[in-house]
Amino acid sequence: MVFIFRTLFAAKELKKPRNYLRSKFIDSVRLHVKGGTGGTGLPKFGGLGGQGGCVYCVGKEDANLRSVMSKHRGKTITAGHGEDSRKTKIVGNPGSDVKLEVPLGITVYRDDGKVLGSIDKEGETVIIARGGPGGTPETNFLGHFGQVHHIRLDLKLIADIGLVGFPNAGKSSLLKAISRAQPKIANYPFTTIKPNKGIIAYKDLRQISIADLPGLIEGAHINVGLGHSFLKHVERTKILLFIADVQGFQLSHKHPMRSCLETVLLLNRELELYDPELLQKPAILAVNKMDLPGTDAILKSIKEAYKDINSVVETLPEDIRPESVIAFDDIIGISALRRGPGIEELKNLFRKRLDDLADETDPNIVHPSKLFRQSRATVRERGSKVT
Ligand SMILES: Nc1nc2c(ncn2[C@@H]2O[C@H](COP(=O)(O)OP(=O)(O)OP(=O)(O)O)[C@@H](O)[C@H]2O)c(=O)[nH]1
Ligand SMILES: [Mg+2]
Repeated sequence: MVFIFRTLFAAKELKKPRNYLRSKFIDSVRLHVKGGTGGTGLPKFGGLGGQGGCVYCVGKEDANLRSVMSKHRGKTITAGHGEDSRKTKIVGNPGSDVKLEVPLGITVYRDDGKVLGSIDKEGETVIIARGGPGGTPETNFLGHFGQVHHIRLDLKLIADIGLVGFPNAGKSSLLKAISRAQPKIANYPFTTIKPNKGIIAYKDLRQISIADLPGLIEGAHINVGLGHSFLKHVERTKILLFIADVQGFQLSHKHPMRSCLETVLLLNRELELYDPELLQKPAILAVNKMDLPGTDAILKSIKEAYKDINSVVETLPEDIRPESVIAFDDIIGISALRRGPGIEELKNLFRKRLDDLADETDPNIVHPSKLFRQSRATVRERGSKVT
């Protein structure tokens, strides 16, 4: 008897989907939506039918796409129909609206690819299916059908800082060191499989958001590793933070060993292949695991290399060479694990760079970093500015 129970229990355990399939993060959902039909008018008394209800999305900070999906999967979301005009109520009541609460950072696409709108702020709304108008003398007192659409809600995280790096570089460790987030950290590649967001809180109550992404590896553009589709989540971040393991990276003994500098250039290449526009964002390079012995020389050599990075890039084999090289605003050494002095420095850098960026977007201020970025193409030719 005990044996049978154990076997059944084991079978049940085996059936559990693996962790990544049970992950809570969903960044795209398809829905079928239908506006309410307008009510019928009453010709005898010139009565007007009620307008059909609309289906619309409203932004909510703590909403998530998983709950939208689990609530509406496989169903048509239909708004209420407009009331018919009656002898006792000449103008029919409008149909009830359906409100979908969605997270911030959503873009709503129609099936034909048309963008219906986007939601970036709490309370912002986008109508996704309008209700049909009620019957009037012009329409022969017949109500109209509401709009029917297949729509897609696409989420791109909105964060100030986006973390990019090879697996195991210490992205999640850094997120943990500077925010209250509790990401999973482990000594094997692809520990993080979905983006995480954390908030860095400063003493003066300022808050900066930071998004940790799964690791990228060379060949991500041809879907090696986890691919690079999740890079869409850095499209809307203001600053890119590259994290590189000072010891370099090797996926397995079958793969080539890449030095720290090579991993940075390979990341540069993957970002470029995903969207060259990403290279225009302000970027900081953090070389991690500086607590390990003999790493100062490596950091120094990387800073040296970035003084004339183009000549370094020319020596690389063509399959790992980026077309254009990111000019990092800063290159610093950190230890995410030990929370050493580099971490405080990095936190201050985030503030400084975000303030610079805010000034840059202000047309009344001529900021030195604005001039720097404007002349970025030339800076690249000459090599990077290293602090
Ligand atoms: N010595 C040392 N080890 C570190 C440091 N930061 C992270 N590690 C270790 O590196 C390993 C990987 O850390 P993670 O934070 O999971 O790395 P990740 O970049 O998030 O990795 P993926 O999620 O797989 O992309 C863990 O064993 C960490 O303990 C550091 O500053 N020094
Ligand atoms: Mg991670």
